[in-house]
Amino acid sequence: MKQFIKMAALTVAVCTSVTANAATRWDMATPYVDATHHTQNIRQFAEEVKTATDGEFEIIVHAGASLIKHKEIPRAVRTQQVPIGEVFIGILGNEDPIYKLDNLPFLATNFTQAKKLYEVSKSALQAKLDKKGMMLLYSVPWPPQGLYSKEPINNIADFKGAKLRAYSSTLSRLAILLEASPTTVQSVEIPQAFSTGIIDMMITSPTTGVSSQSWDYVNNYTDVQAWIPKNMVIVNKRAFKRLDKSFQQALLTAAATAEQRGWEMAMNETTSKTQELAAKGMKVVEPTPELMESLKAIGDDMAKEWAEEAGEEGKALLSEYH
Ligand code: PCA
Repeated sequence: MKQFIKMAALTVAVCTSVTANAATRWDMATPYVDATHHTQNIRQFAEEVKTATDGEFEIIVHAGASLIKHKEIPRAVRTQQVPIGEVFIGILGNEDPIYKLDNLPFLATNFTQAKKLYEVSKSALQAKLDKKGMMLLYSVPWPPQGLYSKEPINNIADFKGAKLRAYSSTLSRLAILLEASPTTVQSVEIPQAFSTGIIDMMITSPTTGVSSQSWDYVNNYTDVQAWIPKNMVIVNKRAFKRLDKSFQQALLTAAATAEQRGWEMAMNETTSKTQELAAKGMKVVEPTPELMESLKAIGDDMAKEWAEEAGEEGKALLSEYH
């Protein structure tokens, strides 16, 4: 019922924006809570759009999956249930292999590499979205992904039988190769999943480790820096085309600024949130060489699997990256 009322209110807002002369109000659905740089960045982006249009174009940010569940955001934007939204790229992995590239372990493990991978894959990403009637506005990374566990992880045998949280099909695949069992859990549900025993391990950023208060459930953070996944902010193409030209420009300008700011925020979070994990009592450790070697070997296998699945386009993309 609550959801229905929200959606009814939303429909009114969208209709108003079409009939009114200038003033436009867009609802934006995002998956992550305010305590993440992505959401903070989006709020600033919305503020800049508003300022640039003298308050005429307003984007109302509904964070933390409060308006639409994460998994449903891509479809909501495609069908114009909302004109704009944010999603984790990897969550679309089952739709097209291009979205899986973003979560491949040990392909891009520092921000320079992540930027390169983004540049190399951007036009393919844009083309896929375009086919579905959407546009890529900008994309921002998370800090590198590390390992949260109750017991120390010294080699891959320690993953055997673990109940590993998964947030994408690629991460589920990794869990299976590690002989762990993957369970899909959205970031807002991490605390509950740990406390009810659905998961006992996860691979995510220090950002999410802090926002989910991981120290309440696990003691060890192994800084494996396995990959640097990204979120993307997407817009419905028709909704964009209907915008006043000056609003379109304001949106694109604010998006370019947000992208740059977001990458810087992610880099800063890598240090500050890792420190916060330690300050909260987590044992922050470097991985053993043995663990890294085995994980990287699995990463290589997964890249090969991916290239097979993604075909010629995928192979060309990977070789351009390398
Ligand atoms: N946090 C998000 C996605 C990647 C990350 O670092 C999550 O854990 O769901």
